[in-house]
Amino acid sequence: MHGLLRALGLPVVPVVILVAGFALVFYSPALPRSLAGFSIYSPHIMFVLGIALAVGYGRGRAVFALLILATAYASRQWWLHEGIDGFHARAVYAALTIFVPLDLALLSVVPERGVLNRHGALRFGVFLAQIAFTAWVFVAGPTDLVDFVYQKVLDPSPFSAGRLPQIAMLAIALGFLVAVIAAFVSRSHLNASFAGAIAAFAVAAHVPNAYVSFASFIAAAELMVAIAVLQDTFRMAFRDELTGIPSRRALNEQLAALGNHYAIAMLDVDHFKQFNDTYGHDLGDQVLKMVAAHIARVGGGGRAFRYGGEEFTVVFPGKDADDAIPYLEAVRVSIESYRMALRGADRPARTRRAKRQRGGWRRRRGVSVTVSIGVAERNGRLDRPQEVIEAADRALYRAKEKGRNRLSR
Ligand code: GH3
Ligand code: MG
Ligand code: MG
Repeated sequence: MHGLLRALGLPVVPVVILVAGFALVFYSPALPRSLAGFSIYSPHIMFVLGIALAVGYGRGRAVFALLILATAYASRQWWLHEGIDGFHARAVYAALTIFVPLDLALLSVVPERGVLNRHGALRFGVFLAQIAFTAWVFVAGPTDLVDFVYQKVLDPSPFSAGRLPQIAMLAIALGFLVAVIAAFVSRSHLNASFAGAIAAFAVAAHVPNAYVSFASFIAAAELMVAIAVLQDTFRMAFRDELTGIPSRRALNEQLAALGNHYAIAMLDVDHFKQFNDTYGHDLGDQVLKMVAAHIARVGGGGRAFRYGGEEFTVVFPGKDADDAIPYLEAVRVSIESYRMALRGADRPARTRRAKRQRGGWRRRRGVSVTVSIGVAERNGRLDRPQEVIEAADRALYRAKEKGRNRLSR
């Protein structure tokens, strides 16, 4: 549920900015004179803002996206301000409308690797190669190549109207789709902003002659990227990298915000050191992700956090321990009965130790783990969240003593 909500949150900022862009450009009266400069300078302002954030937080992919959008804007200013009828303008327009969406889509699928290193140099090389190719077309004037790009393959009206080359329409549609998928797969706001930037660029490209509209939609695309840098950074600070659930930092804020009626549970994976020794650290990580996903689905208004290592915390605001126990039991049972498939390289050698463990967490077809749970609630004796956590930890210790895979309070 939380995962779904988080996924639905991805497109919010790009959509709001796009809608605001339409409202500003097409429906509002002209800006007051004192603000007239804003529409002209907005791409520059958003570019500087975005670059400052992207460089400040070391987001190389955002730096490149902003560079591409700024190049598109500059190219329009230099070569398209008088329309797209001459050979040179046609060549630049085709190059922009094909390269920009494909580049943004490409950025959405490559990993973050910074700028000032050989990966950044390679990426910058790809960018320069596109400029060099366009410059060559510009100078050498291969009319047939440009005509080829503009030829119309499909003729129903939406594809024959307008000035976008059909190859560019394809690049925009494909690029948008790739970036959207990348955003949902990686849960990355930056990728969602790339999809939004492709959409905004498509609107701008549709009106290359309309200066204010073009500038506004390029600025909108840059603003999406800038905000996404902040959103992803916030997410990194408050979410655990491995499991994707809220981190210790988020727990501390939650604890500070609690009233005086709540329960807290501590969960710890049983014999996890042995599990790592037998199956390796990588499969151990897979198991932690699985366990975290089960804990995050806890009902009863419980909020799950990774406390650290193989320990998790669930906070139940406004609940007694008695209220929380059935939900925690459900989590324990769901983890106990989950079988994780062993695939390919993950499959361990048939070591003596693995054999010895048969019937433990190693069952037929796949592996499984169990968790022990300690729960405590706030009361007269346990007044502060830290004390309740310590009591839950002592209860957890008792659950381990009694044989593990159980809940204690
Ligand atoms: P117990 O049933 O008493 O909890 O035994 P245990 O082995 O789980 O307890 P212990 O706290 O000694 O071991 C915790 C182990 O968890 C140590 C470490 O190898 C493993 N661990 C902690 N964090 C990670 C992680 O991020 N990934 C992996 N793969 N293992 C981790
Ligand atoms: Mg532990
Ligand atoms: Mg443990």
